[in-house]
Amino acid sequence: MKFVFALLAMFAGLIYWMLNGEPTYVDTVLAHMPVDDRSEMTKDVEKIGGEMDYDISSDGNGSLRIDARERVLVDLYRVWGNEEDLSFRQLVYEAKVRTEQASAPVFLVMQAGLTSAPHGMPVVGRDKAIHGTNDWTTLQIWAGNPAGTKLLETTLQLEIDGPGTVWIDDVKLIKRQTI
Ligand SMILES: [Ca+2]
Repeated sequence: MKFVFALLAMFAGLIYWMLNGEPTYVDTVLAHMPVDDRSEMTKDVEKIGGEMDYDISSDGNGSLRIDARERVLVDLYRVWGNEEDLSFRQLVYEAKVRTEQASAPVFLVMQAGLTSAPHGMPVVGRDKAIHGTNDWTTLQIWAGNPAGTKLLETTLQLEIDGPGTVWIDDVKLIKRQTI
């Protein structure tokens, strides 16, 4: 029965999209890291020389600045998903990113811990990458989930593919329902 409702919801979403030209979302924020200090970040951030920048941020309360000298993939946050039910929902990782003279693509990556992939399913946002010099830009990556999927520990990462300066702020893990 749930499956029938899900099919109906998807069909209604499609009709809505056709009439309105763009999909609408209902978002539930599962975790919000404002990046105002380093308290919740992994030790990886320290290892690659990431530092808080209180002069440049998207929210006025500080951001994380990384001066990359080579390609880095840094673990920013590990989030326990509390076995949240993701049936027919997207898992979205969103962050605001700013770059200065990034010589190579900069993008979000997550190791989505799901009951279907307990050791992490890689979701790589290479197609949403930015490079060069950019003011604050919202980057998002997402994965859809079949019925019965529950959220386990998920690692939110940032990949910087070459030398350059990158700031990251306002990190969110979201459960998204498309209507
Ligand atoms: Ca901040």
